[in-house]
Amino acid sequence: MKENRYRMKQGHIIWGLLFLTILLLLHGKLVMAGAVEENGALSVSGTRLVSQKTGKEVVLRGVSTHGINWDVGYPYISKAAFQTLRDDYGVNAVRLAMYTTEYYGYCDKGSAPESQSMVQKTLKERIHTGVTAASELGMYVIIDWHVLNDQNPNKYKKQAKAFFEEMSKKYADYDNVLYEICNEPNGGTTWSDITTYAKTIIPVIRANDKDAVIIVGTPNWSQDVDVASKSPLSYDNIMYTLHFYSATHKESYREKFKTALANGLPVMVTEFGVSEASGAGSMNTGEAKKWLDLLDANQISYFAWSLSNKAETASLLKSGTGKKSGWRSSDLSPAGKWVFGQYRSRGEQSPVPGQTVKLSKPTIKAVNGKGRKIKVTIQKVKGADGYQIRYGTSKKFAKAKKKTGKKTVYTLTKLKKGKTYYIKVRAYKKQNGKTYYSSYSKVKKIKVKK
Ligand code: IDC
Repeated sequence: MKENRYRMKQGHIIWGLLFLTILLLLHGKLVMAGAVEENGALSVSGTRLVSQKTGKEVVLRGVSTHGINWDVGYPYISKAAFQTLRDDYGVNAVRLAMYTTEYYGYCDKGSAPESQSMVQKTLKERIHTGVTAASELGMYVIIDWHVLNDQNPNKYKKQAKAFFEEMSKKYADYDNVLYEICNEPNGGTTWSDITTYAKTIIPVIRANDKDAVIIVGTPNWSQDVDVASKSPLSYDNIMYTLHFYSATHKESYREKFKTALANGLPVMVTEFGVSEASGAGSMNTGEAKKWLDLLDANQISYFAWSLSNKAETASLLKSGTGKKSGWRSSDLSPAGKWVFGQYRSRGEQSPVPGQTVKLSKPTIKAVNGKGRKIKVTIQKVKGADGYQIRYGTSKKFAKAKKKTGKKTVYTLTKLKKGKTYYIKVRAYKKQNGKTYYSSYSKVKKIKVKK
């Protein structure tokens, strides 16, 4: 009887777990690791982005796709590509840039052969691929309504309304989705035009998703954050877009940013390039460095334009590369090498949430027997906080002992004489309360003589 009850309970638990798994899968909330797991949904507090889970500040260091409308953009929407960005280049967020006009535009398909509704269907599928990949990797993701040639977001307000209604319904339960409602208003579009548009779109999103972060473009290709800072919107969890291309936008544009920040405007740089504003032309890394220093100092999030192999300066991938993920340094463009170099070194100084900690495996420089003791000397690993030694008389490290510390020299004591000891070492690093380990070094063996 008792046994039966126990079995039933076990059955319930198994069914319960299965049900829960299916539920999680259906909701696409299966976040495995990374920034989202640590921080959950984001909100805006003062000028900062903060975690709803921990209350702490969160900085997004991201990459924007090129237009997902083109074959220089959408082929990089994949889990493999995003994982390379996350694991190799310290990226914790991606932006899916969906052009509203031009070839395959969501509202104006240009000369694309398909019907407008087919174009829309395809674009939404690409967004879903991107959101799913980012969710599985624990990365944040921006859905960007990429206003550019249409200039004034009010031009396609009706379509934008329907689009954001659908998106916010679909992704209401996703903690990692942010909405960018108009990339770059331009052509004389005023802040007042933009707020008219925003006051229509924001409530539509809020009806489905009470607190998602919504990012609003600013006049003049999202440069005039100073103008927006004088009369910001009165909703919660709103950020304002600032874009810069460092070979064009220099100190006078940084001044606009400083004014906005001083006025308390929460700013997000959802696009920056090291090229000229056209995306082409020369590169200016000196100015880009000034920008990133300024943004880092204020914990502002930024996204590099663009994850593409298109032959233009701003592209992060080399124009010749056919690789869709797993890019090594030799697959990157000069801009990509610089940007990812910065992401990595800035990440080492102050890691962004969810950044994978990479540690090379250590080498055991020497093992020296001294009576019944063994002295182990480890080659220092860059970035490590300490080391863990495993040692024992079994080749397979069964019942092996552990020794952990911050030094690079250790003495193992209380060893058995006449036995051969096997020794291996790994490095570790602590970040955000977690311990990350490198893989183990090669095994060294030594016989204890006396
Ligand atoms: C550029 C692309 C380029 C494309 C062009 C027009 O890099 O390949 O031909 O758009 O569609 C922005 C825009 C962004 C631009 C980028 C570079 O948001 O769409 O992409 N840029 O010009 N603002 C400032 C620069």
